[in-house]
Amino acid sequence: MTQPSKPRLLQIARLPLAALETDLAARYDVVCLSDQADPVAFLAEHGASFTGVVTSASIGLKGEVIAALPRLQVISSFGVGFDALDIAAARARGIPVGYTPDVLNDCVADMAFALMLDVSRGVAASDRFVRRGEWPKTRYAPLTRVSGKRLGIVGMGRIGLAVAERATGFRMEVGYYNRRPVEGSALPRLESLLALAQWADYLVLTVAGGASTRHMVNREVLDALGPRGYLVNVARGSVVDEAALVEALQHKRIAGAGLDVFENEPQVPAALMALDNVVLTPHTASATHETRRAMADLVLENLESFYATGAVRVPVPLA
Ligand code: 8YV
Repeated sequence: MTQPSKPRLLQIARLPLAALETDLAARYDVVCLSDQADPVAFLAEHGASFTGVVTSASIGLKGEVIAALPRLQVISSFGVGFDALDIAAARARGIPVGYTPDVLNDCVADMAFALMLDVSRGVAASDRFVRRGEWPKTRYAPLTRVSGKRLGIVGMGRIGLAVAERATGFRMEVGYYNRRPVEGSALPRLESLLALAQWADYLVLTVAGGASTRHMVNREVLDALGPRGYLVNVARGSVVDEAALVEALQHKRIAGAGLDVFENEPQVPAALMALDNVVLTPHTASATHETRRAMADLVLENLESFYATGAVRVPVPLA
């Protein structure tokens, strides 16, 4: 008896976890688009053979690729953000999109605190000081206390709530700004982003990326945060006007920034690298073995569920 053939999946580019690629290859007939010498010609010739797509929040999925896959039935994405995926194009064709929320909340919130603590207490900067051999020559100047300060969270979704939860141990006062008040939350919602920035010592961004939040943290917001305030971004680079941020940091109009995401990843402005009151991480907030494995499992479950039942397990919500 002939075996039913495995569904054919188009993987848009190399995935952040090699083990996921191995698992996918064991279950599906997978081809990686970015490995093709001429991806456009490849799609024109083979596009009709794929029923599934695998991608990630960072890689995304362009509408023109969706258009080149006439038999596409399902999309499974590694990550919680879907600002780089053409969701409208998928919806227009009724193609379900699976993604991986929740499993990364803890690690992203941990990273927000790591950046907040580091930029305030100078962990990375003083590590550089010790390694440069400066300790025997001079003292490291005192920095800023985190405990007991005001934490302003922009975007009170699942990750924002996990950040707020962690603030308890630091006896921080928490406020947030969100388009809609969060039901059942006793935390105060400030009336505007500007008001939150004015109030907060730390402005932590956990809001979704995309057109509606692009550059919402602009010069005015940074000035409201002020020379004693810190910005922490574990959301998307697009949320911050990076040129305005560089200028605010250079002129000490804000105290410092902890950044995991950038406008033009993986490019980081040289001006940011030159500053000691900035901590930079390469979009690794979810990058722990445990969380990346859980995300990979959800990518697999979404596909498995779709091919068994016609529905992904965790779909991107309808607007
Ligand atoms: C990952 C992310 O780094 O989930 C997201 O939206 O940005 C991160 O968790 C990303 O999915 C890797 O591509």
